[in-house]
Amino acid sequence: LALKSGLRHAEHKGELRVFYQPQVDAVTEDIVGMEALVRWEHPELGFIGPGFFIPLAEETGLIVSIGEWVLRAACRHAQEWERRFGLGLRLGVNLSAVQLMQPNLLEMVSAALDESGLEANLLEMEITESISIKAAPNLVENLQGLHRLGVRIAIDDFGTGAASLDYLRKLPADRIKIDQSFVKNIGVDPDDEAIVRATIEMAHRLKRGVVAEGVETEQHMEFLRANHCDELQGFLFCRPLPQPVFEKLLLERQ
Ligand code: G
Ligand code: G
Ligand code: MN
Ligand code: NA
Repeated sequence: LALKSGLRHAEHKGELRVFYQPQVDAVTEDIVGMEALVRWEHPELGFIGPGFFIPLAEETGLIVSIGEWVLRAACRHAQEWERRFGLGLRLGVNLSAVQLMQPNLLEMVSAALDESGLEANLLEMEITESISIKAAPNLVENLQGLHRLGVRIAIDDFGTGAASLDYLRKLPADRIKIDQSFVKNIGVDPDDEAIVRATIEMAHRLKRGVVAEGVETEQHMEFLRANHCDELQGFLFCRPLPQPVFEKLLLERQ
């Protein structure tokens, strides 16, 4: 209960932070983008992860304003890095199901782009597969609207929801992100290896890009590279970093 009211004030008290995790080209290992991941820096408890407070935020409806705050902050940071380094890095931002059903989602995203000056095609919204298409009336319209703005769409946690293939068929997705539960089993479970391989091939046949998440070992990387996965994200390359630390990383890579 205390956490709920704490979360309600976290945004206004400046306790939310955006961390960034690099996404690298599978062949060159160059940084080509980053995923924005929110953290709550609680005055007494320290950093609280989104796995814990995002469900709370969804339940209370706070996710709408928290999600908007994350998007605006991340667009500002990405545009600042673009201005300074000119690397054309793509910014991935997670969208919750609750946000996707908001009638004013497009206005909100447009405003974040206008206010930051970030090019629309550098922004990629990640939508999780656990959202049911049927249960979300504005979903397809909202995603098509985002596409018209020039924003890219990625299907997150691919393979874990009930609707993978239906999603690919009905939603205007540019990329899919293979869920880390499959990547973790590379070198362990031949069935999961087969699923990863088939997912990459299917994505490419559908002219979609593929990112693998949760890449932790050289063996994961070699397998994904050999099977033509486009981009990789995971602890092998980098953990999610606070904004100033990520910025330093970009400076060093120049
Ligand atoms: O960073 P971490 O691995 O702890 O993230 C846990 C979960 O929280 C992931 O599923 C991630 O997609 C989700 N998450 C992180 N940041 C955001 C955000 O800004 N908005 C939403 N809706 N989910 C987020
Ligand atoms: O659901 P989503 O893909 O948005 O979640 C991303 C989450 O995965 C983040 O919370 C991030 O901290 C976590 N993550 C990123 N890389 C790795 C990794 O290599 N291994 C594990 N176990 N988690 C990771
Ligand atoms: Mn994600
Ligand atoms: Na994921």
